Amino acid sequence: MEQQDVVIVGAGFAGMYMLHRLRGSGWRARIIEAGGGVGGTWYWNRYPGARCDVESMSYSYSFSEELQQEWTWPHRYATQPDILRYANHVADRFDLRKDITFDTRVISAIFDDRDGHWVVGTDTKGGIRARYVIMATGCLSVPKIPDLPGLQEFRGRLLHTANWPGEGVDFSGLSVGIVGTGSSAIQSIPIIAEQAHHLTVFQRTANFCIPAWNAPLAPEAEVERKRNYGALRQKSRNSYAGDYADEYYVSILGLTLEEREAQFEARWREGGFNFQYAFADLMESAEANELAAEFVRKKIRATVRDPRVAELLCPKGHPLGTKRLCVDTNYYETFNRDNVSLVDIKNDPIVAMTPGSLRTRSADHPIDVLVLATGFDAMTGALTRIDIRGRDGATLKEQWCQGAEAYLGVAIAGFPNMFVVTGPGSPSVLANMVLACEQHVEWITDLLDHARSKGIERIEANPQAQKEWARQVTQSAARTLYPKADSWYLGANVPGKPRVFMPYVEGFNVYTGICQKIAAKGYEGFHLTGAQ
Ligand code: N01
Repeated sequence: MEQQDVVIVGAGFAGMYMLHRLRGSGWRARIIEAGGGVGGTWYWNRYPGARCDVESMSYSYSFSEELQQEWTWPHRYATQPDILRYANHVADRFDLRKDITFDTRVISAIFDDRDGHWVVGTDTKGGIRARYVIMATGCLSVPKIPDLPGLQEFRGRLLHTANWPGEGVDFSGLSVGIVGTGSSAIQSIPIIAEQAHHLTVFQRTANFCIPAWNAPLAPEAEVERKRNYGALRQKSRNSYAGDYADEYYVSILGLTLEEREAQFEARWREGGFNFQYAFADLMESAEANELAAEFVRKKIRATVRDPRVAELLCPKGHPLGTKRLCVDTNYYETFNRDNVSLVDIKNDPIVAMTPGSLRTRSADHPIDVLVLATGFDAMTGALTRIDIRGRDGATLKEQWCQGAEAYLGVAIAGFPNMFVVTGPGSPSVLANMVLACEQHVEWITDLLDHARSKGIERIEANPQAQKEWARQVTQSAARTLYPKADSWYLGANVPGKPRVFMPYVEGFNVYTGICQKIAAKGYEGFHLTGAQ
């Protein structure tokens, strides 16, 4: 059986850097990757319009000064093909491919309690033994297929945004239906609408969108940022969201009406996520949040010509930001096109799929192609679908059946020598994911190096420390408005999934500080033991 020091599952941004970092520390490591190439989420999510919604000069690796200086991002927010090109460049530049097994899915990971090793099983080759397993499986990597009545009857083309054909899809002359209005739909709808004969959007919950104002990156801006890259990265690491955008923390309720409108307008003009992160009370006060929400609704009403459609697009029933904010380009404008219609499936639910249509209670909508933009089994799905068995043979799926708990979002009691990059209980999806991955990768590598230097062979989260961390994660979220929406942050989008708020909301900076303190105290909250 192949033997490694470390098996890494997944060759996305987390897995690639994990491999590079471990190699640098003298560990023998191999990545097992289900896809045919590197890039993780950016390998699979090739739907039209896919691009990042954190600025690319920020949403990119910071670990190599040479890399960040030599790479040029053409736009403020890079497209999926550009991000995938970047991931491939990184793989080549750091010679990662020779230690990556592609087109191979990890199906099991079984801990051998006798000698403290893992045996990792795959669908194409024999097992691999390793002392450590690192799950770099991504927070949003298991697409959710909704249980639409009669879906198997549909004879047209069925697509999911998160599993898009590499060769693309030509929608010319076709009637297209799209289910879902989250970030993936919001990015793809304007592009599909330009091509399709007709596009019908089936909306269950309207979402808040802030404009991206995407544009080519001005060469002077790039030069300036590159000159200050070190300082910008430092600023990002010390920030709530892991980004270098200014965080103003103005209190909405402390402003006069005129000041408030001016602030909202300024953030709207700036575009992107800072509309949410710029205000101190936006995620804490329902009253403050409603003022911001109404500002966005006014923008929607001013953009969409048909007042009935505009009203349907106005989000109601959940505070702004409690479902992940969407960052759009021409989303609302698209509903002014003659070839686009909006169907409110909350009040007019889908009752059947037929061979050539999607039928709601009140009408039959002929479609040739159905696009599911229905999201993911987030943060835990990629882990629970692997048969992971820890000490005493307990499965992770069983352990998490009442809700996912992981110490610092990194390690799980009962599963020694296994680590998760950006797992439940870490800031991950509320922060700049690339920097969040880097922070975990570096922290895990330091922990492994520490163990090796002390003759430690088993690292396991202490159950009490894990419970206490989970309590803090839940308590922090409960102080905010976040739990007020049926969001994927809570697992609410997957029928039967326990409702536990998974991301850590206190901020990337606060979290990083806690991790540093824990390491400085000799990895408090972990059992570290030598050879048994
Ligand atoms: O998925 P979502 P996504 N019947 O879960 C609807 C990241 N991302 O792929 O809200 C009818 O947000 C569902 O309706 P409802 C980002 O973190 C980033 O768009 O449950 N509708 C919702 O409208 C994002 O948050 C980028 O009522 C059903 C939609 O489908 C995350 O990925 C780009 C349904 C799902 O929205 C997920 O985004 C894209 C059903 N049975 C994604 N089931 C960037 O820009 C679900 N829906 C970086």
